[in-house]
Amino acid sequence: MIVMSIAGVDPSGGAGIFADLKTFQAIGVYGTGIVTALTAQNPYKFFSTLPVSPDYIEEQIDSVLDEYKVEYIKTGMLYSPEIIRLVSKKIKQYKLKAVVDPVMVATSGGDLTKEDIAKAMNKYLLPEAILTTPNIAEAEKLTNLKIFSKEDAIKASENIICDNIITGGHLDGINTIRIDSEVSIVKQELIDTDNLHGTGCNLSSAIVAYLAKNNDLNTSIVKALDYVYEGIKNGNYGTLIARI
Ligand code: PXL
Repeated sequence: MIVMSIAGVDPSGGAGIFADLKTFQAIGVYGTGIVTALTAQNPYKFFSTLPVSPDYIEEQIDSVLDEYKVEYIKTGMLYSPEIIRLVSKKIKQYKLKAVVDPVMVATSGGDLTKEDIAKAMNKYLLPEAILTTPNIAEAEKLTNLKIFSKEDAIKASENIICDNIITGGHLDGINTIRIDSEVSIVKQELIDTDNLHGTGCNLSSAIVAYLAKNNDLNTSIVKALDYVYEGIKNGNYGTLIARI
């Protein structure tokens, strides 16, 4: 089973495409990686971003898919509306099943997008996705709704234009899942830690890995939530892993 991440590089390894590849490996699928941008950052501080041109992103995708049969992909940091359009085109061209992590702002406050890209996500990418995995802030941007409660999250989930999970790290651990117009809630205990850098990246790549291993969408989401939860509990993310 070969999967693909189309995402940015976090050189400190907790988030971005390096994290995706580690998660693919941990769950037992072969990961390929298309780089959309380099960043200079660590879990505490974000320095700068150097995007890759859409043409060169296209060349990377074609070079891999020319040889490898890939069914499931995830997208992470896409940086600009131009890159979003290109990725949307490639998803259609290769009939890829895409889990979209609508990355907009880094936890560290870094520059992961050039401008407000929620509009481009809604217009070009989400209509082609099998699932999107926003956190509360990203779900608010995608829907123009404010989320303060479980009811607000359900309403936002129903307003996102594809199947989705709105992650509940900033809503008392309440994860809101909508698959085929059916909403369900998976509540997780919150763990008292600040080592959360990259948890969103790892969640979407774990979902893709479980899908590639023939789990259905709901099972893949639930297993991925558990995978990330165990990772947080064991201090696998961000700063703690860097101390090993
Ligand atoms: O978690 C969002 C994210 C995605 N991609 C890259 C990142 C981050 C967060 O820091 O650095 C490259």
